[in-house]
Amino acid sequence: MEIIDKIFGTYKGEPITEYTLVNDYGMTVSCLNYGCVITKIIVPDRHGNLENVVLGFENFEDYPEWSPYFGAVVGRVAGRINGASFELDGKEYRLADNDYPNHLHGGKKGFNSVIWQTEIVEGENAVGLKFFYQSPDGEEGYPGKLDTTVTYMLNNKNELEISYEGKTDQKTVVNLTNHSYFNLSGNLKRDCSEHILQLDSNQYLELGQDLIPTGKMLCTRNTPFDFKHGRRLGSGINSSHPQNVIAGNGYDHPLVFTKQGENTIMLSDEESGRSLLITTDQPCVVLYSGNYLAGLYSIAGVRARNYLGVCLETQGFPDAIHHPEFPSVILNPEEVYYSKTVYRFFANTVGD
Ligand code: G6D
Repeated sequence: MEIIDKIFGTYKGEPITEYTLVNDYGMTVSCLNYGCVITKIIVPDRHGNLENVVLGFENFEDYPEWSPYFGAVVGRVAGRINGASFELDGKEYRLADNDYPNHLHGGKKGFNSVIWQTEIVEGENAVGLKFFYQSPDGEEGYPGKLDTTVTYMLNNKNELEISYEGKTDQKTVVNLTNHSYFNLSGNLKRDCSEHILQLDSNQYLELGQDLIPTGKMLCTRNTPFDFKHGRRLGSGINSSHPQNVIAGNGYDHPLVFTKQGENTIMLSDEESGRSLLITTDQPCVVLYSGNYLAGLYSIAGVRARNYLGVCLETQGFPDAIHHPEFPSVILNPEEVYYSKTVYRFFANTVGD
């Protein structure tokens, strides 16, 4: 196992380094000290062909200019916050309205676009990186000085483990995730409409026209949102279900896991034989099917088009600060925010 680093660009006068984690079986994970962005994940297909399975740019300059959060850690609060404001203990906090009139993914200067202090971590059976960022009190309108540590660890089971830890000096809100767009076909050969998704969720959050949760939980059973027994993503992309239409002809929805505690998500691509098994401690996963990717020109040399990648953003409920019935995203000074999600890649070898 090893870690290779190279200068990938500069941002506001600071060097941007791309670190590549390499395990003993050919899997590599490349990431930046900018936004903790994952730029590439290379894994084998059923024939052993090593190919990239996430969306990312080849040049750093494209990230600040164009990236729809490719591979990035998103925070302080992932998702939308209605009206770009919230109240804590009777005091109102106004946030950046970067998705006017609402707040999205931590604001104009969210965690996806800051430079993180980075240190290499070398374990016995894993290599990784620790990223650290101190968000000052009032950054993007959020209260409290928030110290956040994100750890990426690659092991020899072809697992990428992502863990998050947050500490604050005054009451605030935190909901972190990773916004990688997966495409298991390999080097973006095909889009994700034929990918099969399987997870145990009986309910999902209804979205309004502005993609803000209405607070209503809808039943997944026998709808394009029912992934209990596996479903092609094209089912929601080509659906006339009002919620698929509202999302821009696809998915952009928080799927609520049926059971509390640890849950799993399986994404598979039959043609390549690749699968991604996600294990998370989070209560929901925002399924976003890349409905607006056509707005870009090209991605890693491939003509951009909708559905070229699918996001599985394991996290707390979006806009939870306005819905006391949702799991809380409030962090108090005496508490530690902790979250962990593991991505395990594997392929059915020839003849399976
Ligand atoms: C759109 O609504 C979607 C978000 O869910 C996604 O995270 C973003 O594009 C990249 O705003």
